[in-house]
Amino acid sequence: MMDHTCRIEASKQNPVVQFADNFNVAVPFIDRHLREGRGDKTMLTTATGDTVNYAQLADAVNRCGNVLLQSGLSRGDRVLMMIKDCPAFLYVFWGAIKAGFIPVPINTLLRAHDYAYMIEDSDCRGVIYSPEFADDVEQALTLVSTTPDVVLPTEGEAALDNLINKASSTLDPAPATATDECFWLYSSGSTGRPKGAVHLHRDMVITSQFYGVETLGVTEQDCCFSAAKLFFAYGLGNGMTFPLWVGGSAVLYGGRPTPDATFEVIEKYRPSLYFGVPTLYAAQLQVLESSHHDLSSIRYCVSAGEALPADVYKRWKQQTGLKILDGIGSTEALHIFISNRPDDIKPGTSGRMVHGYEAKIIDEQGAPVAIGEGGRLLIRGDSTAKYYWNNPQKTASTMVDGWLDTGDTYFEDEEGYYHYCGRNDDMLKVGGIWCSPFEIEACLIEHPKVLEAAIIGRKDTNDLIKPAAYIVLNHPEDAGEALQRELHDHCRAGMAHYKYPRWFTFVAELPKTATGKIQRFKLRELCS
Ligand code: 3UK
Repeated sequence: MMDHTCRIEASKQNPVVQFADNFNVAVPFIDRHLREGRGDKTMLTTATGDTVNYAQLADAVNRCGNVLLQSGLSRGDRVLMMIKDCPAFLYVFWGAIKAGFIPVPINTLLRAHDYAYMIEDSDCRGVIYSPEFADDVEQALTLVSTTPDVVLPTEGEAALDNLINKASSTLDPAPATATDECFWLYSSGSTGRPKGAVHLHRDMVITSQFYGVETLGVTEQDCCFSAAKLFFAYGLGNGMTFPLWVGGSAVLYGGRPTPDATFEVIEKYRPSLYFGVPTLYAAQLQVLESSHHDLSSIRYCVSAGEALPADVYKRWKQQTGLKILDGIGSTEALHIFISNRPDDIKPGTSGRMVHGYEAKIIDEQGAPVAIGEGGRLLIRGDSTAKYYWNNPQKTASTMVDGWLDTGDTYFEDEEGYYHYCGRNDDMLKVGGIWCSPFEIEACLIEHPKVLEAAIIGRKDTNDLIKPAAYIVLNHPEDAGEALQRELHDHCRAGMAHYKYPRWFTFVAELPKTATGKIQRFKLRELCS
């Protein structure tokens, strides 16, 4: 095989991708399109109407790679990206990969102390950020012990865009193999410390081919719009790697994906595939009750991040005529590994296995459970992260003999559909995004009137999980609506905006183990 190419073996039973010995994944995703005659085709459209074609994309990727090379970074150095959904995200991500560096897209909803943790943990040498996040990034840089060598805003004075304009537009791909380290994504853990999942050059090929092409049916004619941002593994596939893999196009929206904003983007840019999370579909349904929106460009909608309630699926179908394909994926697996398909949907389930992945559901002893019985879901496939950076214990407990422990309880029914039953830990998914109960509790405890706090998930009227707080006060007589509002504001100010508790209950004490650990499962039992 020629350098940097790969071949998909047609066998449906046991699909495999063969990679050339020398394989830098930037070549098939970016450069290949010029050889295949797509130079003039629009790849990106932004919500302000700017477009980038494949030739411009390849040019900017090379220039950005050269900017990083010239700043003295060495092979394998990490470059943290706090970048909104915009063309610069692609330039930095692919420029870094092509030049031999490791891009690390970061959740831009996080705050300074989260960024500081990731800058230190990753030992990164570069930080590139959108001006919108300057305050938190700059504050983070004051909290870290060593400042990265390259700190650049994407726009503005002495910014990346100017350096890109001045850099050379030719760049040879750095030598790499399909199983070399390529990029990282941080995943939140129940202790609140995010873990860097290390992904390889082959991983995006596997997800694009097995989920994107073979499960979802993405084609060169498709225009993808992901309300979930590119910094999530989910958004990264939806809005970038899948369209790039097939030579299609994407619409990027850099703002907050509210129901109104996403409808506006859909009506204006007419995407053919739309990717959301259950909380957003539920909020969009509410808007559709009182206003009409033209969704006629869309072929299918996709949902992931948390379970899509069957009721939301049905109401969306009724209201819009469109199917939502629910699938479960993870940062560690990179994208969806169990999914419903356009012609094969069982509402309320995550669907069936995606080709290229295997699953096993095991009991407490590690033995496989019978069909219909719940257990711990483990999966295996060629897109799973190799290990967690700096965290051998977590790696050893999560990644065993090539199997990835998802942390989820599932059962498989007789027809091969997988049913989600909940998490094995206390972690919550809120609007598809991880929330650690510990972090919210820590924030509440900072409030002078709070003695102790416990957070559990509670279903809202759409059957979607949101944080609920149980609070022991220093002075029980302070309890009341005024204090609830005060605690609400305190949480909104101190953490990423989606993490605040939606309900506050004042209690005399919290259920605890003999060693003083909060028993969240007991609270969950009390509330169910
Ligand atoms: C939960 C779901 C039920 C589940 C993701 C698509 O969500 C993604 O990655 P994360 O690392 O979280 C993974 C965890 O989220 N989950 C995700 N999807 C579903 N639970 N039904 C679903 N459809 O607990 C899983 O372990 O944030 C989703 C593609 C790429 C992703 N990274």
